[in-house]
Amino acid sequence: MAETTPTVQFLSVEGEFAPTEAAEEYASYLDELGEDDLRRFYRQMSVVRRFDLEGTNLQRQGQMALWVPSHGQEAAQVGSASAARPQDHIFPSYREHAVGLVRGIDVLSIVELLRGNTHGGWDPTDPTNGNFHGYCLVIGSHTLHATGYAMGLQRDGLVGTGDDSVDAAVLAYFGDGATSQGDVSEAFVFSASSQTPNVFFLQNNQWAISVPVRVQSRTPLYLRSRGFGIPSVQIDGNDVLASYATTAKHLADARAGRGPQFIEALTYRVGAHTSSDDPTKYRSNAEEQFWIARDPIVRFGAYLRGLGEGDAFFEEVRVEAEDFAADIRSRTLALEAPPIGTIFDHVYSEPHPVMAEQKLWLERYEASFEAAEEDRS
Ligand SMILES: Cc1ncc(C[n+]2csc(CCOP(=O)(O)OP(=O)(O)O)c2C)c(N)n1
Ligand SMILES: [Mg+2]
Repeated sequence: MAETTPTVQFLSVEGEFAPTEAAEEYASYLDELGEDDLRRFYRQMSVVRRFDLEGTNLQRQGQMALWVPSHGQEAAQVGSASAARPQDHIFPSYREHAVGLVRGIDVLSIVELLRGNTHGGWDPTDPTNGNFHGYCLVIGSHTLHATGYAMGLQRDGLVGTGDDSVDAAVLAYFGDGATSQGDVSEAFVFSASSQTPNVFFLQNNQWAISVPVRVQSRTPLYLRSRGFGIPSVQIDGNDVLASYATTAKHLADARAGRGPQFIEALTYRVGAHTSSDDPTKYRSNAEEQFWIARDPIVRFGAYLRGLGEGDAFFEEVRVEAEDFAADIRSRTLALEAPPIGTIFDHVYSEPHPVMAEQKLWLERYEASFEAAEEDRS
C-alpha cells in the first residue's frame, strides 16, 4: 500500500526541481516565495542543526538533564512553520526547536527548560514569542489543547472572515507514536465535529522511541484522519518546499473556515530519541544511512547551488551557525540556578495558602544548612 501512496515532493533527493504529480495542486504556493525566503530556509535549517549539536554537547557536559535532538527534521519544521502567519497559533510537542526559532522565541529558553531552570521555558502570551505554545511531553495531549484553542478562535469570530490579517488557524505538531494515543483520535473527532481551523502536522520520523511505525499502524498514517472526515496528504518531510507549500495551502483552508486538515510528513529522527536513549540497540546502521543520504539540508543546498548560489553564501551560513552555537554555549554557562522556592510558583494560577506554606518551609529548611555551615566555620 505504501508504495502506491501519492506523496507530495518538489525536490528530488539530488536537489533537482522535479515535482511529483501529487505536488501539482500545491505548486502555486511556491510562487509566494522569493529568493530571500529560500535563503532563509537554508539558513534557519543550518542554524538549528548546529544548535541541536550544541545542545547535545552541553547535555553531555552536564549542563542539562536531558536533550531532545531535532537532527533530520529541519525541513519538515522550517517549511511548515514558515507557512504560518503571525496570528496563527502553534502547539509543538518537544522536538520542534526549528519551529520555535522560526516563530521568534529565544531558543536558549529550550536549554533553560531542559536544564530545569524554568518550568515552561517561554511565555506563549508574550507577543515576541510568535504564539508558540509550551512544549508538551505528554504525548498527543496537546492535540486536544490545539483543538480547544481552535474552537476558541472560531467562537471569537477569527475564522472565515476573508480578512487576511484576521483569519487564524492552529498548527499542531506531533509524532507517529502520538497517533496511537486516544487523545489524537479524540482531537480528530472534536475538530471534525466543530470544523475547527486546525492543521494537524504529523512528523512521521519512523520511530516512537524503540517502536517502529510499522508496528503502530498497518496503513499509512495519512489515511488515519480520513476516517474522521479530515482531508489529508502525505509529503516528503525532508523537502522543505513540500513542507512549506502543503502547510500554506492547508492553513489557508483552515483559516477560511473549511475545517481541519492533516499532513503526514515522512522524515527521520537521525539522532537518539533523547540523550537518555541509545538507538543502536533497536535499529540498523543501514537504515540510518538510507535516511542520512536524504538529508534535508544537503538536498536544499544542492537546489540552491543549482539556482546559482555560490560558496560565499554557504560559508556565511556556516559562520552564522557557529556564532549562534557559541552564543548559546556562553549564555548557558552563565545561567544561574533559580531560587528553590520557584517550584511552587505556578502550581496554581493564583496565590494559594498551602503552596505559600510549603514554599516557606522549604526555604527555611534550605537556609538551615547555611546556618549549620556558618556554625561550623
Ligand atoms: C502519554 C505518554 N505516554 C508515554 C510517554 C513516553 N514517551 C515519551 S516520547 C514517546 C514516543 C513518542 O514518539 P512519537 O510520537 O513518534 O514522537 P517522536 O519522539 O518520535 O518525535 C513516548 C512513548 C509520554 N511521554 N506520554
Ligand atoms: Mg516518532
